[in-house]
Amino acid sequence: MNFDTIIKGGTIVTAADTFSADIGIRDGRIAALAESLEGAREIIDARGKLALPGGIDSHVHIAQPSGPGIVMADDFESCTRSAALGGNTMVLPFCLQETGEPLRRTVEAYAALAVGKCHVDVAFHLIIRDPTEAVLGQELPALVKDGYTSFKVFMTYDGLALTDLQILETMAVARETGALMMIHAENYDMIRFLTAKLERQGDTAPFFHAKSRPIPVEREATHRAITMAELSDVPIVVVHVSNREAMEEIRSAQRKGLKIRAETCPQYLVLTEDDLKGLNMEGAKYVCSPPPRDKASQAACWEGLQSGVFTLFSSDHCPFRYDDAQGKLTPKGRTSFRWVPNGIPGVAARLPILFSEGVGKGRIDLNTFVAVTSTNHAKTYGLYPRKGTIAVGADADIAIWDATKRMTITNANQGHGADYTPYEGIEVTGWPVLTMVRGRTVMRDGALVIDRPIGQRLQRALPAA
Ligand code: DUC
Ligand code: ZN
Ligand code: ZN
Repeated sequence: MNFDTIIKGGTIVTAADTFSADIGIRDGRIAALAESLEGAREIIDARGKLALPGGIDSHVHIAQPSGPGIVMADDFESCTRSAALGGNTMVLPFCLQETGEPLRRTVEAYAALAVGKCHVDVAFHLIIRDPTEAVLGQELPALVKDGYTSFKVFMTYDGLALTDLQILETMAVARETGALMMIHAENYDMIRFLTAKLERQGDTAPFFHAKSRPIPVEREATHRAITMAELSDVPIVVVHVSNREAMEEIRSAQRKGLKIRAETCPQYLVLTEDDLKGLNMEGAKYVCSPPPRDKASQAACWEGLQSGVFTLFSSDHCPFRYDDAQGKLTPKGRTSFRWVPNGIPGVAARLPILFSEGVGKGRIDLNTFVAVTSTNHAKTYGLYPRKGTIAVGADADIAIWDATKRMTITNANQGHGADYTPYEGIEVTGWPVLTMVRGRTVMRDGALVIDRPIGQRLQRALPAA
């Protein structure tokens, strides 16, 4: 036998090319691409289907502490199951540092939660919450050397927001080590001011979450983050960009030659703030930050993807159960939107939504789809060319898609731990029918087909930027 598996007759799509070929897989890696291959224990018939690099979702949250009495809906098993159902072969979750906690202890805690639980491969980013001298001077540089080569900082949230000085000090470590910084760009004081005002007026329903952080809140912080990156001479990733004004800040920085990368997410393409208006507490299902905006903002996010301002399309999967006192219906959430857990599930919905709304409706081509959902994630975060492409030598991380399959997104086909999806009822054309991780088929026709989780935890090289 030449190969363990041959995927026969599919149309292969990479970020650069579209071509017909057989894929020969040996020892978990792609060993050959040729017009016709023979000799394998297993043949997968992909005639009439697309063979794409497995999706890499570089922005998911798993099992993160989210405040007193609140529990995230996914552990590593359920999030990575959902990821596999949605055509992903890798996710990048966060290790959230607790205040006062040595970073090494943070990563060990998350690694322990992940071990033996993952259906797709996993690599961690860090979230720096407490940038003490020891963290910045020793702990963070040591972890970067060990393959934790990206970290996120927040400009908002009680107990999470860094001051501008702390951000600059953290950027200096990124400059020194070559690690890549991801920034949550919203102006903390503007949100605090508006939240207090809305609460005084009695405007406490979930809808007012959107009103507490309008577009200028994001635009100003985006501008400030970019300016600090310029001063520090470091590349950054502005995560979860939701609107034109922030997008234009990024575009103008990129035109100046600054290495500003940016990400958008499905909620900014297909949801609007009107979704937060649901009766009773239904709007809580859509509470995330930045909030979904309006149709014009959706158009701007499409433009960002089409023009290359946004090179990353991630889910920002951050799931909480809805009908649960430890989730969206926490009793305190009825007193004010400020207590509603912030985040929505989306790791399984990300690819079908972009495929259908983007490729299917002619907004982006297939190669761009692959770039923004897989290849660019691998390149940005130090995983390329092992991950993110279909090439000889790369891991056999492959999703086979039926581009004509019509499906309705519904909670039952998401496979996550939440009891709802904010994308319920969205009709899509194009669906992943098989997910293969390092040569092992983990999902077929919407079900996991493996007796135990085979995902591995990977360390990463320094990002290309
Ligand atoms: N930021 C995220 O990236 N995810 C969930 C909540 C948030 O504010
Ligand atoms: Zn964020
Ligand atoms: Zn996030």
